[in-house]
Amino acid sequence: EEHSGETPSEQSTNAESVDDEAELDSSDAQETPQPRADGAGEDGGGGQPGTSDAHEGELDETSKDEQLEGVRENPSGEELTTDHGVKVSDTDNSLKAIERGPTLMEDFHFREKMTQFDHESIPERVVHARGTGAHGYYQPYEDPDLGDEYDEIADVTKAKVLTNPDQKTPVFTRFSTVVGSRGSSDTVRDVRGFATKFYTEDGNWDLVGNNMPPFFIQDAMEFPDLVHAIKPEPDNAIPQASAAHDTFWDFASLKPEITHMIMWVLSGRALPRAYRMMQGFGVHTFRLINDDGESVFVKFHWTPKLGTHQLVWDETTKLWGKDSDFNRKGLYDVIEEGYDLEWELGVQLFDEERAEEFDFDILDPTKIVPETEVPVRPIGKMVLNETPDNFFAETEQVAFHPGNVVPGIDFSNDPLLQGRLFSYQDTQLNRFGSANWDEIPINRPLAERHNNQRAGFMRQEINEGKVSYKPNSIGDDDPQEVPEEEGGYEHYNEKIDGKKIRNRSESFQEHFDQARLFWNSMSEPEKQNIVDAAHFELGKVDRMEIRERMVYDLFNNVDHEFATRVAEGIGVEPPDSPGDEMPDHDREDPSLSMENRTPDTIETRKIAILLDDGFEDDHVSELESALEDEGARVKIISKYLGEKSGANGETVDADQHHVAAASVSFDAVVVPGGSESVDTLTQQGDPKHFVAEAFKHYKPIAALGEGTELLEEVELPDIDIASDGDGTVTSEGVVTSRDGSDLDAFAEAFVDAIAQHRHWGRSPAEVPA
Ligand code: HDE
Repeated sequence: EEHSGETPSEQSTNAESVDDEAELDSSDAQETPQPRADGAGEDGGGGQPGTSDAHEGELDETSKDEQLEGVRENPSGEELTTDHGVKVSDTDNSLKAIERGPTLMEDFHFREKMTQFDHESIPERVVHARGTGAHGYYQPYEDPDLGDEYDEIADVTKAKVLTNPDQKTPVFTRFSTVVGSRGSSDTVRDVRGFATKFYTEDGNWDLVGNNMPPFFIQDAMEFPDLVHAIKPEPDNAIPQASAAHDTFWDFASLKPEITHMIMWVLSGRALPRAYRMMQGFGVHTFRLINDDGESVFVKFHWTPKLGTHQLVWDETTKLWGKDSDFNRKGLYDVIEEGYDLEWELGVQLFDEERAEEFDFDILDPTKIVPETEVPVRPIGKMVLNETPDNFFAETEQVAFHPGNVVPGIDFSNDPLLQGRLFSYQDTQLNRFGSANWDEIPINRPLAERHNNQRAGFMRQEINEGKVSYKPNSIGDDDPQEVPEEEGGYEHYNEKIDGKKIRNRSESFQEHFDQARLFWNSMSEPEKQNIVDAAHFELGKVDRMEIRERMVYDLFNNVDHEFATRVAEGIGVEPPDSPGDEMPDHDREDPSLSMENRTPDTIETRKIAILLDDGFEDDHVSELESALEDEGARVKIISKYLGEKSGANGETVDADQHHVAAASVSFDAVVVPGGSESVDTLTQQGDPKHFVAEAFKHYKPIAALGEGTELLEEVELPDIDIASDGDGTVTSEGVVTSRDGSDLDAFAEAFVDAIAQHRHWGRSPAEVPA
């Protein structure tokens, strides 16, 4: 289990290597774990602890961890020193001229401590500022099924990271919101970033994607405008982390190409339940290249093993206050609790001829390749299983760049991708103030690096020798270029023939077909979510002409009924007939609906048990074990923290009390029996509110024995609650058993209800929570 198993004192640390003064000699200086020049030294080890390089074939899941081990610092059992290694006798009092006099300039410890503090902040990312990350690995499947057209993955790409099933390549993945600043809330309506750095033996590959497959715009030139429009308005910096204001919808209403993406952003996809329950997409069409230099187009898909799930809007707004790190903490907690989080990497493969047949342009990033056209073929899995040791060093300083590709993976001419190939390198210069950001430990490749790029702020590598140019005779002309056959990167030899031009291709001009496909593919509750979201977002827009343009020019060209439903909520006169550009099709793609992405698992779901003294002992112990056996996480919630006694003498500790716990932080709730416990609960507002709110958010609810009385008090509309002799009754995700005699059947029904995640058949409109 990598470094997590070690206690801090067991880790080899910076301090330890220079600890023993008696042994310090000039050669020890080498052993201080500087971020090092990978591959320096003929022995490949470079003589530095814990920083061994990867060599061909040797890379495994722990390689990055071992490399990072060389720069980890651990204070456990150590003495306080200055940055320059001088031991410090007092870090609380500055040096003063006399006891109550002014501070002296010569106090080097004060100056150093304060200077470092003054310079702690670096610019936040201009987009995707707020995020969280985790380490793990990627491993290709043995013989993935690529359908009839392609036999083996090696036929389509020579990228070893994608083809060698014996190789686990270390990865670091960062998830993010896009619009909000670093301190904003997690559960805002927004796209999520899903960026993965693969430390492959052939160099770093960054797959910098999102949790939605299309994008807002078609050309990188428009990106600054898009971001300016959606970010807080420039005069007053309001609102934070939200598209719901005039400038964004002004821009959107004038850019019909945005329509498809707007449908996704208004849907539950923009409110992910958890980063671990989110799909990821490379968005652009990329190329895969095989050993013969042949190319096939590819779209990358990440599919979470835990299903793709959403929150509901009311829940997200409550989470802003009650649990504003909900998504970041969720990822951290489950990994710390020992869960391995898994995503399958899938590819859609199609050649030039196939690409020509589509009625959209595969270079247009506002389009997807529907899975009804080209199925997604799983080719491997990613497992995230380690949290970072230090947020700043790893998650903040990780720097992605779509231009980081390895042999076997190449770009397409998607004009959005082409522009990104410039932007990411450039933005890192702004964040780090130096071209040496690639030397920061989290960004360093495991593959060896040798070139004549030199110097700059904060250079870490000590490049040996006289030569920093090519050609040279003094150094045997090293480092040597590598022919393509031996692994040198060669760009795809695409034939280009035509005129330089600044325009938008004719093939990029259709904007509504796939927006309609998305709408058609939603279930009715998902459609209602989209309409409600439009009511909120456009309801926050002051200018009527913007709301009208959204309805008449965009939504009415997607679907007339949709436009009408939106118009009704925002004071816009509903359009009397469909828009002129509304596509005439009823096509659906089932893979677009999250309701079809609900695997039968409750792993990592968080379940609340509400109880107080006098609870029915069996109910609690049986439920706990039944839920935990299925991989769920169970928390006991009561009015106060501390020990609670069951009716038959067993005791449990409350994990959370009502002042801190909120139903919005849980996936499901259950009320066990025990007359004394339930009497106490029914006299309090919090447990009733908990249940009512869970109901309002379509969450599974269960009650056993007297616990059913609490549900009756809450008055859940149109729900059947079990009476004596009924056994277990399930009604729209509400599972009850009055006699509580068949605990197994009850637990099974509850587990099934949790697996479904949300129960959209309810009508919770009148529930006051
Ligand atoms: Fe980004 N994007 N982006 N983007 N993007 C950045 O790079 C940019 C786009 C994405 O966790 C920035 O290091 C342009 C699409 C993610 O560190 C910046 C365009 C997709 C992350 C930048 C796009 C993304 C970024 C800001 C249009 C999905 C966070 C900080 C041409 C495929 C990575 C940084 C992380 C970050 C530019 C569009 C995903 C400014 C110019 C499309 C996940 O370089």
